[in-house]
Amino acid sequence: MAQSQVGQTLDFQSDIYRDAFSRINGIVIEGEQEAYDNFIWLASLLPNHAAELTRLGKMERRHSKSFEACGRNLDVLPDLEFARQFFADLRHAFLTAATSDRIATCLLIQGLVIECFAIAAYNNYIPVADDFARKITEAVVADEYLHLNFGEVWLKAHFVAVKAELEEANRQILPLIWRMLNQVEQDAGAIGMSKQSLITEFLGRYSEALGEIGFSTRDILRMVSHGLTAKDS
Ligand code: PL3
Ligand code: FE2
Ligand code: FE2
Repeated sequence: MAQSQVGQTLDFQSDIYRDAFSRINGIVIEGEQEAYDNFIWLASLLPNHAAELTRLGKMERRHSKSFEACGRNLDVLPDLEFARQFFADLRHAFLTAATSDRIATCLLIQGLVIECFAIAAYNNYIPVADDFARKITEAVVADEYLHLNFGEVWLKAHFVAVKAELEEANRQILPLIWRMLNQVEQDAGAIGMSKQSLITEFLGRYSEALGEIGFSTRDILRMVSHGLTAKDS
């Protein structure tokens, strides 16, 4: 038993917890696996950084294995079919960009948006996780900051050339993230996380990343709320 962010008592053995966890656990296992695929794609698009990107990709594969262990520890089977559906639009957007050499779009999707989403999710999960999953998630989130940093550094170095492409990619991708958050809201609530604090942390991290690569405060304010409606926040 543990106390959640939203005030309820969490029973890791209850049917409600385990049912929600099967989808959340599926999402993180599949999300980490797709992050691995994305880094391998990026390694082929950026041959000068191939060794580094492959190294980051392998970290994602380890994250996926670590989250599998979290499911096993609670004797929960991850719902991977649900998870593939959950990521389908984002995956499609990444693959379309990768096959048309839109490197900045790929980096925005994997290097900024997905990493900020993961950091927000994991930091919100840590205080409400079971002891086993907490230790694992703490180690995982430390790696995600490195992944976010790779995207920031490359995009900052190419900012003038990629600014317009990033604005376009942002317009395309953020609505998908709000839809995904809405879709996970109930299950996240059942394991003790609040959607509002997920959104707040995601927006903070993503705004900071956009500022780091060169966008002005004005640009950022316009970009980060794209597609976010009153019912979402
Ligand atoms: C990047 O390294 C991996 C991307 C994984 C994406 C995870 C997004 C998770 C959103 C679901 C919120 C619940 C989180 C619970 C954490 C175990
Ligand atoms: Fe990861
Ligand atoms: Fe990552």
